Amino acid sequence: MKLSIVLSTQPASFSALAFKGNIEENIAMIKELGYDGVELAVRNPKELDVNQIENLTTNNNLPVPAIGTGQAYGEEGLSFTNADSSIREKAVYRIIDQIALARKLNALVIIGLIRGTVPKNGNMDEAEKLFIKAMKECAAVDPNVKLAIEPINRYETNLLNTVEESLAFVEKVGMPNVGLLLDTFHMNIEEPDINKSILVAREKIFHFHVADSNRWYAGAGHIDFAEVLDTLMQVEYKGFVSAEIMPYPDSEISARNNISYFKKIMKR
Ligand code: LER
Ligand code: MN
Repeated sequence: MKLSIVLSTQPASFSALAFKGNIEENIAMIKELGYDGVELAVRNPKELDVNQIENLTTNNNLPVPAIGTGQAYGEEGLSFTNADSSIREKAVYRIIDQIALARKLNALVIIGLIRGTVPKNGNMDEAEKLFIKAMKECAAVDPNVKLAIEPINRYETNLLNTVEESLAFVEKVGMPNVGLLLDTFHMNIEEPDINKSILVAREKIFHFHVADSNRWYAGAGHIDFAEVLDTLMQVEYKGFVSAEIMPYPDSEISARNNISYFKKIMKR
C-alpha cells in the first residue's frame, strides 16, 4: 500500500493539514519520513508556481495522487450549489483549472466541500440538480482526469454524508471518470460499518483519506486500521492511502507517527 500525506500549498484555515508553509522544506520532510507521495491542497492553481511544484515532486520522486480543492469554498465561498449563478460558475471554472493542474501532475481532483451545503430552508433536490450539472460539466473537460467525490460528515455539509448516497449520486452523474474518495474520519461518524462501506464502494474508490477517529494520526484514536487495510486489499484498491490529519502535537511528529503506525500494521 502506498502512503501519502496532505500538504497545503497556500495558507488555509482548514485544520486537518499536517503541512502548511514552506513547500520546499515540507516536501523534503515528507520524503525523509518515508512517504511514497504527496497530496496537494490547492486553493487556486492560477496562484501557484506549478513549475516549482513539478520540480520539487519530481526531484524528490514523490508522485502527487490527488489535489484537494475545498479551500476555494473555505476561503472564498465558491460552490457548485450557491444560490448565485455567478458563484456557481466561478466554482466550475476553478475546478476546470484544477483539472488542468491534475493533468500536468498526473493526479486526480477531489470534489469535497466545493459542492457547498444547502441552507436551512433551501431546496435539496434543486441543490442536487445543480451539483450533478456541475459534475457533468467538469467531468467532460478531460475524460483522463478522475474526479473523486468525498462523502463528508454532517457537521460540514448536508449534501452527501454517506457512502451509500454518494454511490447513488455517482450513478446519477453517470461519467466513468467520476468516483469516490473515502475518508475514515468522516466514515467513522456516518457509516454503521466502515469496512462494509468500503466493500460496497469497491472499484468506485478512486482515492482514500486516513485520519483516526479524533482526526489525529492513525493510532491516536480508535479506528481499526489493520482491518481497513485488509478490506482495501480485498477490493484491490491500488491507489494511495493519504493522511489528512491534524498537525498535533506538531507537523513532524504527526506525520512520523502516522507512517510508523502504517508501516507496523503493513508488516503483519
Ligand atoms: C477534505 O478531504 C475533507 O475531508 C473535509 O473534511 C474538508 O472539510
Ligand atoms: Mn478528507
